[in-house]
Amino acid sequence: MTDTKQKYTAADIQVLEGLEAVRRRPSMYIGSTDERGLHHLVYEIVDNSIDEAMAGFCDRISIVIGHDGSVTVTDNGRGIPVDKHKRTGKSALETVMTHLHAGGKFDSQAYKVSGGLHGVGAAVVNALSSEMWVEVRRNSKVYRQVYERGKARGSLKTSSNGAKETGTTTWFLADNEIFEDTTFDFNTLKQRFREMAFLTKGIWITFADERVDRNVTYYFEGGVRSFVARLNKNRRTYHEPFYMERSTDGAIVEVAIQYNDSFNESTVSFANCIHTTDGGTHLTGFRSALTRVLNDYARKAKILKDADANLAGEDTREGLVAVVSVKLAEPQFEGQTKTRLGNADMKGIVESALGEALSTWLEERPSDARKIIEKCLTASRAREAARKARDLVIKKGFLDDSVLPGKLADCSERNPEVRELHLVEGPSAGGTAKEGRDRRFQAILPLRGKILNVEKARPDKMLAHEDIKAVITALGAGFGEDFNAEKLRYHRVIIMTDADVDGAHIRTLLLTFFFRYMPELIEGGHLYIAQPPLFRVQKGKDVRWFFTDQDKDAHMAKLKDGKGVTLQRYKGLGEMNPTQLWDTTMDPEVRTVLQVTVPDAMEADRVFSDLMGEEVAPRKRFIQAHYDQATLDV
Ligand code: 0RA
Repeated sequence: MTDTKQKYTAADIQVLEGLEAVRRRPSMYIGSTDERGLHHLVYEIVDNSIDEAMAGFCDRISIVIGHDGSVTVTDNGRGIPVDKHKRTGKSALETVMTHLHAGGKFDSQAYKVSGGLHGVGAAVVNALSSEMWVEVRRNSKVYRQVYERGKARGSLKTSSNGAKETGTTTWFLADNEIFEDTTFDFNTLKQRFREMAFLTKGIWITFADERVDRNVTYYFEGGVRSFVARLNKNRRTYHEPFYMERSTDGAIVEVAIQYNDSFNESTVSFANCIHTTDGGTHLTGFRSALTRVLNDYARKAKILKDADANLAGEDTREGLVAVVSVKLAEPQFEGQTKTRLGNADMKGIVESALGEALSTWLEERPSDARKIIEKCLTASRAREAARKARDLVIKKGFLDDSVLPGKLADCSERNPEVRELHLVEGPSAGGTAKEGRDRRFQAILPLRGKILNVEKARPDKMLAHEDIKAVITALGAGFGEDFNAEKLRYHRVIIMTDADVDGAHIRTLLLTFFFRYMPELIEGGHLYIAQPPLFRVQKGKDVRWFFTDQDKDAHMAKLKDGKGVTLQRYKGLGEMNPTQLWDTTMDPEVRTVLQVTVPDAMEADRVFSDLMGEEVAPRKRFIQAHYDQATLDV
C-alpha cells in the first residue's frame, strides 16, 4: 500500500518503563516461557500487522521461519512512525521497540486485536529476543535499527530507495536464555494464521517455513462465512450460510451460521480476533437472538402451532455451526484464562444486530427457514425422548454403582485416586489383562470390540449400547450434563487397544464418546492411552521390548551377527501372555501411558467430524494416516 495519511506523530506515544522488567519476569508478559509463551512472540508481532489491516492500511502479511529458527514478519501497512519523539528524543520506532507499554493514540481509535495476553507489544518480543531488527519503509526511504535483548544496538539507519511502497518488517531470534526451547512449530502457527485470516476479511497471509520447505497462503474473501463453510467441510448442510456484518455503537459484529445434519453444536466466538473459549456477553447475545428469532418465525409461519411449546435454546443449537466475531474498542477479558468477554453492552449489541439481520434473512428464504425450524422441532422431540429414556434408565438403576457391569473385574483398593480402569479391546486381551494385572488397584473392563459411532447416534440409542452402558456404570459419575467428576470410581482410565487400524478405530470411537459425553474426564487429566510394545527381540537370555521401528532397528544393528536372535512383531495385545503384558504395558514402574488432552477443542471437534460424519472417505484417510498417533492433538 502507498503512503496515505500521516497525522500520527511521535508525540502521541507515552513512555512508561524500560524492558529489564520483562526479562526478569517474562511470564508476567507472555504467560509462560514454554512452547506457548514462545509462540506468543510471533502472535504479538503479527497482531500488530493485523491491527494495521483492520485500520484499513494493509492487506498482506508474510511470516517466515528461517533456517536459523528466526522469525520474519513483513506487512504492507503504513510503516511504524520514525519521527522524533519529544520526551525520549529518540525516534518513535526506537521508543516503541525499547520501552514497555509505549502506546499511541491509535490505541483507542482503531480496533486493536490485542487483548488479554496479547497486546503487550513488540517491545516485549524485543526484550525476549537475543537479536532483533526492524525495517520500516516510509517516505520513500528505508529505516533500519538493530536491537539486542531489548536494547538498541546503534542508531536508526536511513537509506533512500525512492520506492513508493510502505510497510514494516520485523526479524527476531527468540532468546534461548529465556525459553526452554526456541523451536517453533509449523502446525501451531499455521492454525493460528488461518484463524486470523478467517477473522480479517480480505487479508492475505503467507506463511513459509524454510526449515522444512513448506508454505501456505490464506485468503478468505468471505471472512467468517468461509470459516463456517470450512467447519462444515465433509458434513451435509441444509442451506447456504447466513452471513451478516454490521457496525453499530462503535463495535463491529460479524456472524455466520450454517446448520448441518449432526446433533452437535460448534459455535466459536471471538473478540478482537481472540478466541473466547469461555464465551461471554457476545455469545449470550448471539444465543438469545437465535432462539428468539427462530421462535418468532416458527409462530408467524405457523410451523409452531398455538398449542406447541416454544423451542428451547438447546433445540436451536443441534447441528449448528456458527462463528461470532466482534471487534470493539476496549475489550474486557475475564476468567482465569482471560477467554471470556465481559463487556456488558455487547450482549444487547449482538442480540439486536443479529436479530434484525436473521429475521430478514429467514423472511427472504422461506424454504431454508422451514428446513431449519423442522430440524429444531426434531431436536425438541428427541430431547423429550432422551429425557424419558434417561428417567427409565435411572429407574432401572444402571447409573447406580451398586449394579456394576458383569464383565468388570474390579480392584480391591477403595481410594479412587489410585484406582485404574483399563478398557481393553476384545475378550481375549481382556482375559490376559485380568491375569496380568495388579488386582489391588487395576480394574479391567473388556469391550466387545467395535463400539457404536456416537456421533451418529441419539443419546437414547447411545444409552442402549452395552459397552457404553458398562463404561458409564463402571465409572459411576454419570454423563453429559449430569457428569460429576467427584463421583468417579477411578481417577485413571486407560484405553488399551491393539496397534493396528481396528485398534485405532476403537480408540477414536472411545475418544469421541468421552469428548462428547464426559469432557471433564479429559480436562481433569483422567484419560490415558496405553502403549503396548510393537517388537520383542531375544538373544539368548536377553529379552528387550521396543515401541518404535527406529529403536528396534538400532538395537538389531548392535547385535552384530544375527545368530540366535529372534524378532517378533506384536500386532495384538492378545499375542502377549499375562506376564508380558504386565511387564511391558501395565506395570506403572516401567510402562508409558499417554495422557489425553484437548489442546484445542475446536480442532478436535473438527477431527471428530471429519472422522465420524457422513462422508466415509475422509474418515478412512484419517485413520490410515494417523493410526499410530495417540493423542487428540493431531
Ligand atoms: C501507528 C501509526 C502508524 C503506523 C503504525 C502504528 C503501524 C504499526 C505497525 C506495527 C507493525 N506494522 C505496523 N504498521 C503500522 C502510521 C500513522 C501514519 O502514518 O499516519
